[in-house]
Amino acid sequence: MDQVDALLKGDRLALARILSQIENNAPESHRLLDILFRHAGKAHIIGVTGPAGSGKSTLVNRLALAYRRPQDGTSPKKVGILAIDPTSPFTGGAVLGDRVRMRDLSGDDGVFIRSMATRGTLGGLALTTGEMATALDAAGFDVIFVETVGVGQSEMEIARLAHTILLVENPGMGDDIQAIKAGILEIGSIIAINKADRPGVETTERVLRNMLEMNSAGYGDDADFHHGFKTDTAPALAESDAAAWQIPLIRTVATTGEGIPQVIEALHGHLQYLKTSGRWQVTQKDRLRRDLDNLIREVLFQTWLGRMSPEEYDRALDRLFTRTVSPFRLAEELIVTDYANKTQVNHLK
Ligand SMILES: Nc1nc2c(ncn2[C@@H]2O[C@H](COP(=O)(O)OP(=O)(O)OP(=O)(O)O)[C@@H](O)[C@H]2O)c(=O)[nH]1
Ligand SMILES: [Mg+2]
Repeated sequence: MDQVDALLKGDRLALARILSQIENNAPESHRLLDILFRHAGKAHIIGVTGPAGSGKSTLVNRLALAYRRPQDGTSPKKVGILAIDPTSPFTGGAVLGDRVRMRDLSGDDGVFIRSMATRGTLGGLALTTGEMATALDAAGFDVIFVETVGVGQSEMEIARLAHTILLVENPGMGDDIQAIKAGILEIGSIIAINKADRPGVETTERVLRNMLEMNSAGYGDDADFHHGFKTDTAPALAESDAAAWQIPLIRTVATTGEGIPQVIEALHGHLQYLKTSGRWQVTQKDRLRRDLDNLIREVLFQTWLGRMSPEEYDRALDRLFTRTVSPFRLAEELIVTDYANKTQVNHLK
């Protein structure tokens, strides 16, 4: 498999081709991933999410530059960037202008940037993104940024791919903050208040800090039970993260680079925390289990569906429309009917 060999040796063209095959769900992409998968699992995957226009791309560019030119004497990291459905795409400088000096990144072999359009199902997008991250990972990229807009279900799905989640907020969001908290504050590992050069940054910072303290106080009560009793409602990851990891709140001005060293430090700190606490293994295993569950579900469903004709499925659906049968009863009936042999398999009743 020459393509994969080339990718593993760092050939950018091979990587670009393979990423396209994955994105287009080409028939050979599964065979490619069979091999790539075995070479992946090393990269630090960082999800970057927040409202449209909050400065995620500008921030990611800055962070990528910082990873390329470490100030602490360590060797430069190879950085992959996957941007999902960006309204301001990474185009190598044209969009972001001279301020961010994207051309420093675009001529750099240690950086690979890929924008993807949202299409297909949300679950499909998350799967594709995960597979693309696997390809970058196998190609030796040490850090992979995954940029997604907003706080919806698709972002939550994609966020689950990441080891570390950087939430990007802006000053002056006032009442919206309640909404942010409800949806997403819990999933963040690090919060950047970007556009800190804008008015209202103090208020936003205070509100966010209060919320984080309230959250950790809430989880603190649980900690008194030595994790003997977990609340069913708290997401497992957020709960244990909150117990041992203090979410840093960092003011940034992505356009000038202010606060970038602090974000880099926080990213290093979180990686360190994941590795020393064992969370790295736990999240990795959770993610692989979810992938496997989803694949099995999909394969089982498709296999089952393949046994009956679309007309038969429609007829069954009609019985739902006419309320002749409940969905639960119908599902049970359909599952136990062996359509290939048109017989009712009677082991369920
Ligand atoms: N004043 C100020 N402007 C900023 C800052 N960071 C980014 N911007 C500007 O905000 C605009 C949006 O920045 P992007 O980096 O494209 O934001 P984004 O979150 O990636 O946007 P989408 O991907 O479209 O959701 C650009 O015009 C940036 O120059 C900042 O810290 N301060
Ligand atoms: Mg963007």
